Amino acid sequence: MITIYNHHHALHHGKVEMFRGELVPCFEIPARADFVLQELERRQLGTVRAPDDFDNAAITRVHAERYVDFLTGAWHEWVALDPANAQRDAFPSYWPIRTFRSDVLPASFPARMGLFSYDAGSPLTSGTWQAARAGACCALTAARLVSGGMRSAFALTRPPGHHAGADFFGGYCFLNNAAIAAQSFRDAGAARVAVLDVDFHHGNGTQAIFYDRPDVFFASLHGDPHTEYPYYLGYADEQGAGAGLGANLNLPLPRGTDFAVWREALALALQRIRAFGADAMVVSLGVDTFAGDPISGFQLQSADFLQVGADLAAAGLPTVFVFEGGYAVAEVGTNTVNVLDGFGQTA
Ligand code: OKP
Ligand code: ZN
Repeated sequence: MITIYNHHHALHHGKVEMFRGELVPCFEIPARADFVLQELERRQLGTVRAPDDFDNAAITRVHAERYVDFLTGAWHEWVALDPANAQRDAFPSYWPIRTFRSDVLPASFPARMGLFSYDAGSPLTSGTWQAARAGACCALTAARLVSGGMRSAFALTRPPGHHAGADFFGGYCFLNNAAIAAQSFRDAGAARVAVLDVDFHHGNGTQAIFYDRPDVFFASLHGDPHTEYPYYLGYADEQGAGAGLGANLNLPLPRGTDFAVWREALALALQRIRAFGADAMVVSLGVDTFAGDPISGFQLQSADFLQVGADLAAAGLPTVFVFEGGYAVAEVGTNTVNVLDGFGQTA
């Protein structure tokens, strides 16, 4: 399978994230993508190339313009608050929760940072915008290749994307690469696109972006939000709204879920995607379902990921894989490449 690799991913390099009243070392680190690339090369799993460049118009098909403007200048504004900030990751401190206004764009940078985010676990760093933008270009390049007739492609990038909404960051995510790829399929003429999210965490951003749309089906297998991040979305009764009613499927699973149970949920999701009549599929490929993941709670073993890939291939759809989570750094290469290998496609 061809891999579109974000050579600029390490420009996003958070030092710390806020966790239960403490700043702790980031889980979402550059080594994650490096290990996946290393494993791809070790196993000779197809060519690796750089993305094409796309202008922001392809990004604003999914994201709000004022959000993209915010991200573009955010690091500069952070440092302008205090030159010492150059040495610190940027975090929000205020959020416009219920009863506050979100239509007004405050002049204050910290106020805008809160307007455009939903947690304090997602450090913004000097190169976050450059890395995220290049990542979106990887997703767009992969979608363009597959729209053009290639069976599949893998966008290998970080930071991940599936928690990012049309106008907010959070959950380590800034631009929603999977949503951008799905929209790109639509814009290239696919009538119906499915996004299948197999990351341990619910893809709240992707769901929100497509929630009222009948043309993009969103299906997600994830830890039950009653106990797992992102807590406030991802419940089974969320089935889409308006014209999009019926085009959203959440399959929350309890902490401790093993591969046999997880695989049944995958089969159900794929069955619904088939019934939807998707012309193409985007897979939000997180491997934090791995038993050894430090922040997640499922029990998949490394060998199971080969079967995941084979099950996805059996859907028979042109497929773009987009890298999301997976924090057991020593195994993230094996687990991710196992899915692609199991998918078993020759370029
Ligand atoms: C991103 B992706 C860990 C707290 C959890 C957010 C998790 C985001 C996961 N200290 N913080 O879906 O893999
Ligand atoms: Zn995750």
